[in-house]
Amino acid sequence: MNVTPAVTDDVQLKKFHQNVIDDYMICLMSREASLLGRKEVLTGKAKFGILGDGKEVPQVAMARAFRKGDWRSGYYRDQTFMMATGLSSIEDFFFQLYADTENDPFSGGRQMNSHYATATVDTDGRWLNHAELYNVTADVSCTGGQMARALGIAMASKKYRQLDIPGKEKFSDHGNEVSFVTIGDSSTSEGVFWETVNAAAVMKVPLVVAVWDDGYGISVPVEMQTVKGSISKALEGFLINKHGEGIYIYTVKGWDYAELCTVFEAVANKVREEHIPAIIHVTELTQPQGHSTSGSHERYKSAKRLEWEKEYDCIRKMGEWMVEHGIATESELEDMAIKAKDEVKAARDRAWKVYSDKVKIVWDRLLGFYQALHENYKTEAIRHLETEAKSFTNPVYAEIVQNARKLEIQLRRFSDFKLPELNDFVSHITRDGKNRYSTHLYSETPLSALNVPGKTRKIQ
Ligand SMILES: Cc1ncc(C[n+]2csc(CCOP(=O)(O)OP(=O)(O)O)c2C)c(N)n1
Ligand SMILES: [Mg+2]
Repeated sequence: MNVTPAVTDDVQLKKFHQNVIDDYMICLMSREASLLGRKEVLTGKAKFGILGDGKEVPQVAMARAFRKGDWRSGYYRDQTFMMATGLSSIEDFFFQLYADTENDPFSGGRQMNSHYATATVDTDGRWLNHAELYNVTADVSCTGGQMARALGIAMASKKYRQLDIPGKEKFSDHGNEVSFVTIGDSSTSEGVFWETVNAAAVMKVPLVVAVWDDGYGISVPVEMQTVKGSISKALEGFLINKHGEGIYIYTVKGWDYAELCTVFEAVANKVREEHIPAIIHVTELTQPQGHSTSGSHERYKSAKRLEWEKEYDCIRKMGEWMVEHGIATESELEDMAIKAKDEVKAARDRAWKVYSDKVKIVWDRLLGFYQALHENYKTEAIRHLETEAKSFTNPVYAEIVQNARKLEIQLRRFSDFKLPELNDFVSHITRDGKNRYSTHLYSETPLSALNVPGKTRKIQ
Protein backbone atom coordinates (compact mmCIF):
# COMPACT_ATOMS: atom_id res chain seq x y z
CA MET A 1 0.00 0.00 0.00
CA ASN A 2 1.33 3.36 -0.95
CA VAL A 3 0.46 5.66 1.90
CA THR A 4 2.09 8.95 1.07
CA PRO A 5 1.20 9.87 -2.55
CA ALA A 6 -1.91 11.96 -3.02
CA VAL A 7 -4.95 9.79 -3.48
CA THR A 8 -6.84 11.11 -6.47
CA ASP A 9 -10.43 9.90 -6.32
CA ASP A 10 -13.04 9.03 -3.74
CA VAL A 11 -13.04 5.28 -4.36
CA GLN A 12 -9.28 5.15 -3.91
CA LEU A 13 -9.51 7.29 -0.81
CA LYS A 14 -12.15 5.05 0.72
CA LYS A 15 -10.07 1.97 -0.01
CA PHE A 16 -7.00 3.57 1.49
CA HIS A 17 -8.90 4.54 4.65
CA GLN A 18 -10.28 1.02 4.94
CA ASN A 19 -6.79 -0.46 4.65
CA VAL A 20 -5.56 1.77 7.46
CA ILE A 21 -8.57 0.91 9.63
CA ASP A 22 -8.01 -2.80 8.98
CA ASP A 23 -4.38 -2.48 10.00
CA TYR A 24 -5.29 -0.54 13.12
CA MET A 25 -7.82 -3.20 14.10
CA ILE A 26 -5.19 -5.94 13.70
CA CYS A 27 -2.83 -3.94 15.91
CA LEU A 28 -5.52 -3.54 18.56
CA MET A 29 -6.42 -7.23 18.48
CA SER A 30 -2.79 -8.26 18.69
CA ARG A 31 -2.26 -5.92 21.65
CA GLU A 32 -5.27 -7.36 23.46
CA ALA A 33 -3.93 -10.85 22.81
CA SER A 34 -0.64 -9.81 24.45
CA LEU A 35 -2.37 -8.26 27.45
CA LEU A 36 -4.56 -11.31 27.95
CA GLY A 37 -1.65 -13.63 27.18
CA ARG A 38 0.28 -12.29 30.16
CA LYS A 39 -2.77 -12.71 32.38
CA GLU A 40 -3.19 -16.31 31.21
CA VAL A 41 0.33 -17.05 32.44
CA LEU A 42 0.00 -15.17 35.70
CA THR A 43 -3.21 -17.05 36.51
CA GLY A 44 -1.60 -20.41 35.75
CA LYS A 45 -3.44 -21.23 32.51
CA ALA A 46 -0.18 -21.17 30.56
CA LYS A 47 3.36 -21.69 31.75
CA PHE A 48 5.28 -18.93 29.98
CA GLY A 49 4.56 -16.12 27.57
CA ILE A 50 6.71 -14.00 25.30
CA LEU A 51 4.61 -11.46 23.50
CA GLY A 52 4.62 -8.94 20.67
CA ASP A 53 3.20 -5.85 22.35
CA GLY A 54 4.87 -2.62 21.32
CA LYS A 55 5.92 -3.98 17.92
CA GLU A 56 2.50 -4.04 16.21
CA VAL A 57 2.65 -1.12 13.79
CA PRO A 58 5.86 -1.99 11.91
CA GLN A 59 4.55 -5.51 11.48
CA VAL A 60 1.35 -4.52 9.70
CA ALA A 61 3.59 -2.43 7.43
CA MET A 62 5.89 -5.40 6.77
CA ALA A 63 2.88 -7.61 6.09
CA ARG A 64 1.73 -5.18 3.40
CA ALA A 65 5.06 -5.51 1.61
CA PHE A 66 5.11 -9.30 1.95
CA ARG A 67 4.09 -11.22 -1.21
CA LYS A 68 3.18 -14.83 -1.93
CA GLY A 69 6.42 -16.71 -2.41
CA ASP A 70 8.28 -14.53 0.13
CA TRP A 71 9.77 -15.91 3.31
CA ARG A 72 9.93 -14.69 6.87
CA SER A 73 12.51 -15.96 9.34
CA GLY A 74 12.05 -14.26 12.63
CA TYR A 75 11.77 -14.34 16.35
CA TYR A 76 9.19 -14.33 19.12
CA ARG A 77 7.90 -10.76 18.65
CA ASP A 78 6.10 -11.30 15.33
CA GLN A 79 2.53 -12.29 16.26
CA THR A 80 1.10 -9.13 14.59
CA PHE A 81 2.78 -9.97 11.29
CA MET A 82 1.33 -13.47 11.49
CA MET A 83 -2.14 -12.08 12.15
CA ALA A 84 -1.87 -9.45 9.42
CA THR A 85 -0.90 -12.03 6.79
CA GLY A 86 -3.77 -14.27 7.91
CA LEU A 87 -1.34 -16.98 9.01
CA SER A 88 -2.51 -16.82 12.63
CA SER A 89 -5.93 -16.32 14.12
CA ILE A 90 -6.37 -15.13 17.69
CA GLU A 91 -7.43 -18.67 18.66
CA ASP A 92 -4.22 -20.02 17.10
CA PHE A 93 -2.24 -17.59 19.25
CA PHE A 94 -3.90 -18.92 22.42
CA PHE A 95 -3.71 -22.56 21.29
CA GLN A 96 0.05 -22.20 21.12
CA LEU A 97 0.18 -20.37 24.44
CA TYR A 98 -1.65 -23.33 26.04
CA ALA A 99 0.59 -25.81 24.15
CA ASP A 100 -2.48 -27.47 22.68
CA THR A 101 -0.95 -30.31 20.70
CA GLU A 102 -4.00 -30.86 18.51
CA ASN A 103 -4.72 -27.23 17.67
CA ASP A 104 -1.49 -25.23 17.71
CA PRO A 105 -0.94 -24.97 13.92
CA PHE A 106 2.68 -23.84 14.17
CA SER A 107 4.34 -26.48 16.29
CA GLY A 108 1.65 -28.79 17.66
CA GLY A 109 2.33 -27.58 21.21
CA ARG A 110 5.98 -28.53 20.98
CA GLN A 111 7.47 -25.03 20.88
CA MET A 112 7.38 -22.02 23.16
CA ASN A 113 4.58 -19.59 22.39
CA SER A 114 5.03 -17.01 19.58
CA HIS A 115 7.35 -19.42 17.75
CA TYR A 116 5.92 -19.65 14.28
CA ALA A 117 6.28 -21.86 11.21
CA THR A 118 4.33 -22.75 8.10
CA ALA A 119 4.39 -26.16 6.46
CA THR A 120 6.80 -26.64 3.55
CA VAL A 121 5.58 -30.18 2.78
CA ASP A 122 2.19 -31.87 2.79
CA THR A 123 1.25 -34.70 5.14
CA ASP A 124 2.89 -37.20 2.75
CA GLY A 125 6.12 -35.25 2.86
CA ARG A 126 5.79 -33.82 -0.66
CA TRP A 127 6.80 -30.24 -1.37
CA LEU A 128 4.02 -27.68 -1.28
CA ASN A 129 4.00 -24.92 -3.85
CA HIS A 130 6.04 -22.30 -1.99
CA ALA A 131 5.66 -19.75 -4.77
CA GLU A 132 1.95 -19.54 -3.99
CA LEU A 133 2.27 -19.36 -0.21
CA TYR A 134 3.31 -16.97 2.51
CA ASN A 135 6.25 -18.88 3.93
CA VAL A 136 7.60 -18.84 7.47
CA THR A 137 10.62 -20.84 8.62
CA ALA A 138 10.36 -22.40 12.09
CA ASP A 139 11.38 -19.92 14.78
CA VAL A 140 14.09 -20.93 17.20
CA SER A 141 14.60 -19.58 20.70
CA CYS A 142 18.33 -18.91 20.38
CA THR A 143 18.28 -15.28 19.40
CA GLY A 144 20.06 -14.67 16.09
CA GLY A 145 19.41 -18.24 14.90
CA GLN A 146 17.04 -16.92 12.27
CA MET A 147 19.77 -14.97 10.45
CA ALA A 148 21.68 -17.78 8.75
CA ARG A 149 18.45 -19.41 7.61
CA ALA A 150 17.20 -16.20 6.07
CA LEU A 151 20.49 -15.86 4.25
CA GLY A 152 20.20 -19.39 2.83
CA ILE A 153 16.70 -18.68 1.59
CA ALA A 154 17.77 -15.43 -0.04
CA MET A 155 20.67 -17.30 -1.65
CA ALA A 156 18.22 -19.88 -3.04
CA SER A 157 16.25 -17.11 -4.76
CA LYS A 158 19.41 -15.82 -6.34
CA LYS A 159 20.23 -19.31 -7.65
CA TYR A 160 16.69 -19.74 -8.98
CA ARG A 161 17.11 -16.51 -10.93
CA GLN A 162 20.50 -17.55 -12.30
CA LEU A 163 19.96 -21.23 -13.06
CA ASP A 164 17.56 -23.17 -15.16
CA ILE A 165 16.40 -25.81 -12.70
CA PRO A 166 13.55 -28.12 -13.82
CA GLY A 167 10.48 -27.79 -11.60
CA LYS A 168 11.69 -24.57 -10.00
CA GLU A 169 8.29 -22.85 -10.49
CA LYS A 170 7.11 -24.53 -7.31
CA PHE A 171 9.78 -22.78 -5.30
CA SER A 172 10.47 -19.52 -7.02
CA ASP A 173 9.13 -16.98 -9.45
CA HIS A 174 12.44 -16.40 -11.27
CA GLY A 175 14.06 -15.35 -8.01
CA ASN A 176 11.56 -12.55 -7.41
CA GLU A 177 11.16 -13.38 -3.75
CA VAL A 178 12.33 -11.50 -0.71
CA SER A 179 13.66 -13.22 2.37
CA PHE A 180 12.59 -11.07 5.33
CA VAL A 181 14.32 -11.57 8.64
CA THR A 182 13.36 -9.90 11.91
CA ILE A 183 15.72 -9.50 14.86
CA GLY A 184 15.81 -7.55 18.13
CA ASP A 185 18.28 -4.72 18.67
CA SER A 186 20.40 -6.55 21.20
CA SER A 187 20.60 -9.74 19.15
CA THR A 188 22.37 -7.76 16.42
CA SER A 189 25.47 -8.01 18.62
CA GLU A 190 25.73 -11.71 17.83
CA GLY A 191 28.34 -13.01 15.41
CA VAL A 192 25.77 -14.62 13.13
CA PHE A 193 24.13 -11.23 12.53
CA TRP A 194 27.37 -9.73 11.26
CA GLU A 195 28.31 -12.82 9.25
CA THR A 196 24.90 -12.79 7.60
CA VAL A 197 24.97 -9.11 6.71
CA ASN A 198 28.48 -9.40 5.33
CA ALA A 199 27.72 -12.55 3.32
CA ALA A 200 24.45 -11.10 1.98
CA ALA A 201 26.30 -8.00 0.80
CA VAL A 202 29.11 -9.99 -0.79
CA MET A 203 26.76 -12.45 -2.50
CA LYS A 204 24.11 -9.82 -3.40
CA VAL A 205 21.02 -11.69 -2.30
CA PRO A 206 17.40 -10.48 -1.79
CA LEU A 207 17.46 -10.18 2.01
CA VAL A 208 15.57 -7.56 4.04
CA VAL A 209 16.68 -7.37 7.66
CA ALA A 210 14.14 -5.64 9.92
CA VAL A 211 15.58 -4.72 13.31
CA TRP A 212 12.91 -4.18 15.97
CA ASP A 213 14.73 -1.73 18.23
CA ASP A 214 13.00 -1.32 21.59
CA GLY A 215 16.17 -0.09 23.27
CA TYR A 216 16.61 -3.17 25.46
CA GLY A 217 17.83 -6.75 25.43
CA ILE A 218 15.91 -7.91 28.48
CA SER A 219 17.34 -5.45 31.05
CA VAL A 220 20.41 -4.32 29.09
CA PRO A 221 20.00 -0.92 27.43
CA VAL A 222 21.12 -0.55 23.82
CA GLU A 223 23.94 1.88 24.73
CA MET A 224 25.61 -0.91 26.70
CA GLN A 225 25.10 -3.43 23.91
CA THR A 226 25.66 -1.74 20.55
CA VAL A 227 28.47 0.62 19.57
CA LYS A 228 27.16 4.19 19.19
CA GLY A 229 23.87 2.92 20.63
CA SER A 230 22.54 2.32 17.13
CA ILE A 231 22.87 -0.64 14.79
CA SER A 232 22.32 1.50 11.69
CA LYS A 233 25.17 3.82 12.75
CA ALA A 234 27.35 0.83 13.55
CA LEU A 235 26.69 -0.57 10.07
CA GLU A 236 27.61 2.58 8.16
CA GLY A 237 30.67 0.97 6.58
CA PHE A 238 28.33 -1.46 4.85
CA LEU A 239 26.38 1.32 3.12
CA ILE A 240 26.16 0.81 -0.63
CA ASN A 241 28.68 2.80 -2.68
CA LYS A 242 28.58 4.05 -6.25
CA HIS A 243 29.96 0.71 -7.47
CA GLY A 244 26.94 -1.07 -6.06
CA GLU A 245 28.95 -2.67 -3.25
CA GLY A 246 27.24 -2.93 0.12
CA ILE A 247 23.72 -2.78 1.43
CA TYR A 248 20.87 -0.28 1.64
CA ILE A 249 20.32 1.08 5.15
CA TYR A 250 17.14 2.81 6.29
CA THR A 251 15.97 4.01 9.66
CA VAL A 252 12.34 4.63 10.48
CA LYS A 253 10.46 5.33 13.69
CA GLY A 254 8.45 2.36 14.88
CA TRP A 255 5.36 4.46 15.59
CA ASP A 256 5.23 6.22 12.22
CA TYR A 257 2.72 4.07 10.35
CA ALA A 258 2.74 6.07 7.09
CA GLU A 259 6.51 6.13 6.86
CA LEU A 260 6.81 2.45 7.79
CA CYS A 261 4.42 1.44 5.01
CA THR A 262 6.29 3.55 2.49
CA VAL A 263 9.71 2.28 3.54
CA PHE A 264 8.79 -1.42 3.72
CA GLU A 265 7.04 -1.31 0.33
CA ALA A 266 9.82 0.64 -1.42
CA VAL A 267 12.62 -1.42 0.11
CA ALA A 268 10.96 -4.76 -0.64
CA ASN A 269 10.43 -3.74 -4.27
CA LYS A 270 14.02 -2.61 -4.64
CA VAL A 271 15.48 -5.71 -3.02
CA ARG A 272 13.18 -8.00 -5.02
CA GLU A 273 14.29 -6.44 -8.28
CA GLU A 274 17.94 -5.66 -7.70
CA HIS A 275 18.98 -8.47 -5.34
CA ILE A 276 20.82 -6.02 -3.12
CA PRO A 277 20.21 -6.63 0.60
CA ALA A 278 18.77 -3.98 2.89
CA ILE A 279 18.49 -3.21 6.59
CA ILE A 280 15.45 -1.43 7.96
CA HIS A 281 16.34 -0.20 11.43
CA VAL A 282 13.00 0.37 13.16
CA THR A 283 13.68 2.63 16.13
CA GLU A 284 11.71 3.96 19.10
CA LEU A 285 9.72 0.81 19.75
CA THR A 286 8.46 -0.09 23.20
CA GLN A 287 7.68 -3.06 25.44
CA PRO A 288 4.47 -2.14 27.28
CA GLN A 289 4.66 -5.23 29.49
CA GLY A 290 8.42 -5.74 29.57
CA HIS A 291 10.43 -8.57 28.05
CA SER A 292 8.40 -11.65 28.97
CA THR A 293 6.00 -12.97 31.60
CA SER A 294 9.03 -13.84 33.75
CA GLY A 295 10.02 -10.28 34.56
CA SER A 296 8.95 -6.77 35.51
CA HIS A 297 10.53 -4.01 33.46
CA GLU A 298 9.62 -1.49 36.16
CA ARG A 299 12.63 -2.87 38.03
CA TYR A 300 15.16 -1.68 35.48
CA LYS A 301 13.54 1.10 33.42
CA SER A 302 13.48 4.64 34.78
CA ALA A 303 10.18 6.38 35.46
CA LYS A 304 11.05 8.75 32.61
CA ARG A 305 11.56 5.87 30.18
CA LEU A 306 8.29 4.22 31.24
CA GLU A 307 6.47 7.51 30.72
CA TRP A 308 8.07 7.91 27.28
CA GLU A 309 7.01 4.36 26.35
CA LYS A 310 3.40 5.25 27.11
CA GLU A 311 3.52 8.41 25.06
CA TYR A 312 5.27 6.77 22.10
CA ASP A 313 3.25 3.59 22.12
CA CYS A 314 3.02 2.75 18.40
CA ILE A 315 -0.73 2.06 18.44
CA ARG A 316 -1.47 5.26 20.29
CA LYS A 317 0.62 7.21 17.76
CA MET A 318 -1.06 5.48 14.84
CA GLY A 319 -4.46 6.42 16.27
CA GLU A 320 -3.40 10.06 16.63
CA TRP A 321 -2.23 10.06 13.01
CA MET A 322 -5.55 8.59 11.86
CA VAL A 323 -7.50 11.30 13.65
CA GLU A 324 -5.18 14.00 12.32
CA HIS A 325 -5.73 12.77 8.74
CA GLY A 326 -9.49 12.39 9.04
CA ILE A 327 -9.38 8.60 8.71
CA ALA A 328 -11.28 8.05 11.97
CA THR A 329 -12.64 10.10 14.84
CA GLU A 330 -11.55 9.57 18.41
CA SER A 331 -14.85 7.99 19.26
CA GLU A 332 -14.53 5.56 16.33
CA LEU A 333 -11.11 4.57 17.64
CA GLU A 334 -12.61 3.98 21.07
CA ASP A 335 -15.35 1.79 19.56
CA MET A 336 -12.72 -0.22 17.73
CA ALA A 337 -10.78 -0.71 20.96
CA ILE A 338 -13.88 -2.05 22.72
CA LYS A 339 -14.65 -4.35 19.77
CA ALA A 340 -11.07 -5.65 19.74
CA LYS A 341 -11.21 -6.36 23.48
CA ASP A 342 -14.49 -8.28 23.16
CA GLU A 343 -13.40 -10.27 20.12
CA VAL A 344 -10.08 -11.29 21.62
CA LYS A 345 -11.69 -12.28 24.92
CA ALA A 346 -14.24 -14.40 23.07
CA ALA A 347 -11.50 -16.05 20.97
CA ARG A 348 -9.44 -16.69 24.13
CA ASP A 349 -12.47 -18.30 25.80
CA ARG A 350 -13.13 -20.53 22.79
CA ALA A 351 -9.51 -21.69 22.65
CA TRP A 352 -9.37 -22.27 26.41
CA LYS A 353 -12.58 -24.29 26.35
CA VAL A 354 -11.33 -26.54 23.54
CA TYR A 355 -8.05 -27.12 25.36
CA SER A 356 -9.29 -27.36 28.94
CA ASP A 357 -12.27 -29.61 28.15
CA LYS A 358 -9.82 -32.31 27.07
CA VAL A 359 -7.74 -31.92 30.21
CA LYS A 360 -10.85 -31.88 32.35
CA ILE A 361 -11.88 -35.36 31.17
CA VAL A 362 -8.58 -36.77 32.43
CA TRP A 363 -8.72 -34.73 35.64
CA ASP A 364 -12.26 -35.99 36.37
CA ARG A 365 -11.05 -39.57 35.98
CA LEU A 366 -8.26 -38.94 38.47
CA LEU A 367 -10.69 -37.43 40.99
CA GLY A 368 -12.94 -40.44 40.45
CA PHE A 369 -10.21 -42.74 41.85
CA TYR A 370 -10.01 -40.75 45.07
CA GLN A 371 -13.77 -40.67 45.38
CA ALA A 372 -14.09 -44.43 44.98
CA LEU A 373 -11.20 -45.24 47.30
CA HIS A 374 -12.29 -46.78 50.60
CA GLU A 375 -11.42 -44.72 53.70
CA ASN A 376 -9.24 -47.58 55.01
CA TYR A 377 -6.72 -46.91 52.27
CA LYS A 378 -6.62 -43.14 52.70
CA THR A 379 -3.28 -42.72 54.45
CA GLU A 380 -2.01 -39.29 55.27
CA ALA A 381 0.07 -39.23 52.10
CA ILE A 382 -2.91 -40.22 49.97
CA ARG A 383 -5.12 -37.61 51.61
CA HIS A 384 -2.46 -35.06 50.81
CA LEU A 385 -2.45 -36.15 47.14
CA GLU A 386 -6.24 -36.01 47.04
CA THR A 387 -6.23 -32.43 48.36
CA GLU A 388 -3.64 -31.53 45.76
CA ALA A 389 -5.66 -33.09 42.92
CA LYS A 390 -8.83 -31.34 44.02
CA SER A 391 -7.16 -27.97 44.37
CA PHE A 392 -5.60 -27.78 40.90
CA THR A 393 -6.91 -24.54 39.42
CA ASN A 394 -5.98 -24.96 35.78
CA PRO A 395 -4.14 -28.26 35.63
CA VAL A 396 -2.00 -29.36 32.73
CA TYR A 397 -1.58 -33.01 31.76
CA ALA A 398 1.81 -33.26 33.50
CA GLU A 399 0.33 -32.37 36.89
CA ILE A 400 -2.40 -34.98 36.54
CA VAL A 401 0.07 -37.67 35.46
CA GLN A 402 2.39 -36.86 38.36
CA ASN A 403 -0.41 -37.00 40.88
CA ALA A 404 -1.77 -40.29 39.47
CA ARG A 405 1.69 -41.87 39.52
CA LYS A 406 2.25 -40.86 43.13
CA LEU A 407 -1.12 -42.35 44.07
CA GLU A 408 -0.18 -45.57 42.30
CA ILE A 409 3.09 -45.74 44.27
CA GLN A 410 1.36 -45.04 47.60
CA LEU A 411 -1.18 -47.81 46.99
CA ARG A 412 1.58 -50.37 46.39
CA ARG A 413 2.14 -50.60 50.15
CA PHE A 414 -1.18 -52.44 50.52
CA SER A 415 -0.43 -56.04 49.52
CA ASP A 416 -4.12 -57.02 49.71
CA PHE A 417 -5.34 -54.21 47.45
CA LYS A 418 -5.07 -53.89 43.68
CA LEU A 419 -6.49 -51.14 41.53
CA PRO A 420 -5.89 -52.27 37.93
CA GLU A 421 -8.04 -49.40 36.56
CA LEU A 422 -5.59 -46.92 38.07
CA ASN A 423 -2.62 -48.81 36.57
CA ASP A 424 -4.35 -48.77 33.17
CA PHE A 425 -5.12 -45.09 33.57
CA VAL A 426 -1.48 -44.25 34.38
CA SER A 427 -0.12 -46.26 31.45
CA HIS A 428 -2.75 -44.80 29.16
CA ILE A 429 -2.03 -41.15 30.04
CA THR A 430 1.72 -41.77 29.96
CA ARG A 431 1.46 -43.28 26.46
CA ASP A 432 -0.83 -40.43 25.46
CA GLY A 433 1.70 -37.90 26.69
CA LYS A 434 4.46 -39.54 24.64
CA ASN A 435 2.27 -39.35 21.53
CA ARG A 436 1.32 -35.83 22.33
CA TYR A 437 4.73 -34.34 22.93
CA SER A 438 7.42 -36.70 21.65
CA THR A 439 6.16 -37.46 18.15
CA HIS A 440 6.59 -35.42 14.95
CA LEU A 441 9.80 -33.89 16.19
CA TYR A 442 11.22 -35.11 12.87
CA SER A 443 9.34 -35.86 9.66
CA GLU A 444 7.36 -39.08 9.99
CA THR A 445 6.43 -39.26 6.31
CA PRO A 446 7.81 -41.91 3.94
CA LEU A 447 10.00 -39.17 2.50
CA SER A 448 11.74 -38.38 5.79
CA ALA A 449 15.49 -37.99 5.44
CA LEU A 450 15.79 -40.48 8.29
CA ASN A 451 14.46 -43.16 5.93
CA VAL A 452 17.38 -42.80 3.55
CA PRO A 453 19.41 -45.97 4.03
CA GLY A 454 22.92 -45.24 5.18
CA LYS A 455 25.98 -46.90 3.71
CA THR A 456 28.16 -48.74 6.12
CA ARG A 457 31.83 -48.59 5.42
CA LYS A 458 34.14 -51.22 6.74
CA ILE A 459 36.87 -49.70 8.79
CA GLN A 460 40.13 -51.45 8.06
C1 LIG B 1 21.76 -17.18 21.86
C2 LIG B 1 20.90 -16.69 22.99
N1 LIG B 1 21.43 -15.97 23.99
C3 LIG B 1 20.66 -15.50 24.98
C4 LIG B 1 19.33 -15.79 24.99
C5 LIG B 1 18.44 -15.27 26.15
N2 LIG B 1 17.65 -14.14 25.62
C6 LIG B 1 16.38 -14.34 25.22
S1 LIG B 1 15.72 -12.95 24.63
C7 LIG B 1 17.10 -12.05 24.93
C8 LIG B 1 17.17 -10.59 24.62
C9 LIG B 1 16.88 -10.26 23.21
O1 LIG B 1 16.79 -8.87 23.09
P1 LIG B 1 16.53 -8.22 21.69
O2 LIG B 1 17.33 -8.91 20.65
O3 LIG B 1 16.73 -6.77 21.79
O4 LIG B 1 15.01 -8.58 21.40
P2 LIG B 1 13.72 -8.09 22.20
O5 LIG B 1 13.37 -9.21 23.11
O6 LIG B 1 14.09 -6.85 22.94
O7 LIG B 1 12.70 -7.85 21.16
C10 LIG B 1 18.08 -12.86 25.49
C11 LIG B 1 19.42 -12.38 25.89
C12 LIG B 1 18.80 -16.56 23.94
N3 LIG B 1 17.51 -16.88 23.88
N4 LIG B 1 19.59 -17.00 22.95
MG1 LIG C 1 15.26 -5.28 22.22
